[in-house]
Amino acid sequence: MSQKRIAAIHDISGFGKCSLTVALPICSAAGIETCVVPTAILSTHTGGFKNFTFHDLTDEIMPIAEHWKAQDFKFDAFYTGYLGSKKQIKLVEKAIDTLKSEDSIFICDPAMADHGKLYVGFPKGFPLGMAELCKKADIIVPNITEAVMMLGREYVEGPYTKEYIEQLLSDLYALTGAKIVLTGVYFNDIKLGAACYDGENVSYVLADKIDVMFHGTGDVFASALTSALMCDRNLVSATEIAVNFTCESIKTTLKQNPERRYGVNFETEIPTLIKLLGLDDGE
Ligand code: PXL
Repeated sequence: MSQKRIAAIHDISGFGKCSLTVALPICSAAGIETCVVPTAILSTHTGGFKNFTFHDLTDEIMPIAEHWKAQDFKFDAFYTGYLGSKKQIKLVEKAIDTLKSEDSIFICDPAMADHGKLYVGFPKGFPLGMAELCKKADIIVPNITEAVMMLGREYVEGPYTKEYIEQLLSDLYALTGAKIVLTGVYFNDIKLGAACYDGENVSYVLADKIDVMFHGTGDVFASALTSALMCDRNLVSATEIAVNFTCESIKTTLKQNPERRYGVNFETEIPTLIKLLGLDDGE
């Protein structure tokens, strides 16, 4: 089997593990050639640090895509995350249109909000722009805040009911036509995880609920999911791998006097990911 190749399209935040500093090591460790389109360079992510730098690279997106197209580079998947502006969303859509072939898939993590709030710097109408990008995707990976914002609804705190989650999944599917892996799903204070919907069946994958919120866990999750999909796992199996890997990374971080803004210690858990993917015994 030849090596899979993906294009990861996110910002690069120099400190505070998220976006490309998470996607690149995780997908590479899973044996996937991970090409990158950096959409901006920041000194830190925007979640809790003051005075961070932000160098926008929007104008690089199409020249990179056109150069790649001219070289006839082929990709098995496109994986997008945090995007800095509505203009950037439109250009990323255009870049993917330029590069996508019939058998490549597009995984969109509409990383823009959490716990009922948009990330710093995004205008109110941003989720509608992100919803447009999600309409182009094959698989979307929103958390509950992002899901409700794209539907123009109010955020409500959990615990949730199955009826609530399944209505959200079906409304989001009607809006985007994409398969959904919804994160941050919980029905009680013991278990938390994700719900998958492929347009027909809903599956839940839950692990131990840990009451500390670390930055960048959504990116760890979506990167592990993308890796597992590229290792030919189906949506539910890929979600199981992503839930377990994220949960183990959080548990490891918790043992180490963690600073929430710095992100999680997923590096120590890379061997766990390799095992979960069945790559440890030469398969
Ligand atoms: O995916 C989270 C993320 C990525 N990139 C930047 C961010 C955030 C969350 O705040 O600020 C720049």
